[in-house]
Amino acid sequence: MFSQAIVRTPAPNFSEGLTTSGLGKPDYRRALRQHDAYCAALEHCGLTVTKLEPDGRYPDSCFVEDTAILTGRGAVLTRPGAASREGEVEGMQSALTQYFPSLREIGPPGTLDGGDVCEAGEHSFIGLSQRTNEEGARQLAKILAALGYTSNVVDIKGVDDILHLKSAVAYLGNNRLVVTEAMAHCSEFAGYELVKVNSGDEYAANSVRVNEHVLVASGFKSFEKKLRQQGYQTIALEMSEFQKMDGGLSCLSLRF
Ligand code: CIR
Repeated sequence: MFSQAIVRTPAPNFSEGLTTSGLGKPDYRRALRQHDAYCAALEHCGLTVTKLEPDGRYPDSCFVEDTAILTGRGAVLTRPGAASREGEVEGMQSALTQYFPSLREIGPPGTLDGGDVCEAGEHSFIGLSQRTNEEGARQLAKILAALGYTSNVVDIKGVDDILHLKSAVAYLGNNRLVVTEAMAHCSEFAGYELVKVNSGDEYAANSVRVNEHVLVASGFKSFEKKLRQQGYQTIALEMSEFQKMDGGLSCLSLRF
């Protein structure tokens, strides 16, 4: 069960962040409204939400998930793979120290984005991507092993149109993974029950299990229906402005 979440309100220059989506410029006011609704949903799931101040030095800084890996036995500060995002970690460090007195960290030449780490109970999948390199993955695996967790690497560099592993994979609990078609055949996921998102609905894969609920992006009715049929209570959230910046539901918070 999660009891806390940390988010960072988007800064006014949010639209100057990194993106490959080609979906146009996000509307700042609408992004703030969507962010507020996201925070309210986390509260509805029982979480206390800490909202960090907007940080205009880093237009991508609302995507807090990329700056840290939080586990039940310790936290790890990442070293984001995009140079423009490296400085975001420092702000997260000060927010996390009260909850995690000893923070481990990924060091150079390793790079790792939190979006590439999919925790599935005692096991984590670590995506190798344009942002997370082998050294970053190796360092994280070592830290996780010292904390008593297993992990393995999933290479997504050849998978089209996904920024991070969690753009295409989510863990629902109970040995169940949400996956896109492109990821469904990964040998690493054998032994898990796979909930597939339809082709064309890939953005829906980045769903987030939060206690008794699953947060899903709005507009993917058949995926939401599938989850409900499996017994999940879903909360659909508008994400259009974050999608324009290659962001999804998971990346807007750190949950613990
Ligand atoms: C970036 O390219 O880094 C941001 N515009 C989006 C980061 C999204 N993060 C995530 O999916 N974990």
